[in-house]
Amino acid sequence: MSQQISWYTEAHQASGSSIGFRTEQLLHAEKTPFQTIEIHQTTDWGKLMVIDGCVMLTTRDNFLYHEMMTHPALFTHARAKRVVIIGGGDCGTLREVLKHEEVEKATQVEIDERVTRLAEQYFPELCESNNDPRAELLFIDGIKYMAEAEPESIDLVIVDSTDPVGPAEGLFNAAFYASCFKALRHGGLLVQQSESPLAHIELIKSMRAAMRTAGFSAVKTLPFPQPCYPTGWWSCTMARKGGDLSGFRERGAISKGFPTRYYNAEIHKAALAQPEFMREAF
Ligand code: AG3
Repeated sequence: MSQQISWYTEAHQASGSSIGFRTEQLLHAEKTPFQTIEIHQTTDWGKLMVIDGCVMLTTRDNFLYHEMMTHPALFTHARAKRVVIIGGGDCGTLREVLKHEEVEKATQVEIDERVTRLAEQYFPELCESNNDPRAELLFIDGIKYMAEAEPESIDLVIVDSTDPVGPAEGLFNAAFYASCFKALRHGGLLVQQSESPLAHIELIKSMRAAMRTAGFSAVKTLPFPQPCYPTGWWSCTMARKGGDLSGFRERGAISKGFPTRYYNAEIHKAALAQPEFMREAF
């Protein structure tokens, strides 16, 4: 395929801005039954995966997102034994979850098997835990999976999805959150990627309201940097079934016993601090 310097740019209508990467080769492009997936070789950010024109991840900065989608929740829960990831086909979230030895089983429910197969080929470092005996990889509809899950059987549900359009649209409403609520044990947590606080505050507000409607007793939105996504600043929103979200297992986070590149106890505390405009919005 073509080998010439060009720029891959995601223009973001909602914020009137764009993010671009200098690329040297289109390594792969395909249309699956669900979406269009491209893999580019960039000059400075490693490999870049794009789905339906939206940047999903780069080799260089995906650790920020994957660590913040997992460790704050896992260090909030007393002992998450059973974890379900909805989406997350690149397997980066699964890898972080399995760093926790208290996790006995982690199921990744990705609708599009091609995302995972391409991640295995182009992002093998994210897939290094796929053969862990605690890992289960399913390629089915996550909405249906959660609707049919056994009640009170899961400790943590992580929704690692694309934007709320196309296949992921049904993952951002009260009906889906109600399925998650039912499937969670008491004290269980739901974490969902919740777009940019700078560009999508109305969406975040509606997600938070829908989580409360579904029965969750506490909701928190944690912002973190993510250079490859629109505005460069992203968030996850965490909801708890019973109990609150004011503290976390700080001692556990300090002596976590596995490597991270962004997450630590201080970062966790910082992410719980709410900027003024977010406080006002929520
Ligand atoms: N996370 C994708 C978040 C959405 C990005 N949006 C955008 N670029 N418009 C899923 C991939 C990481 N596991």
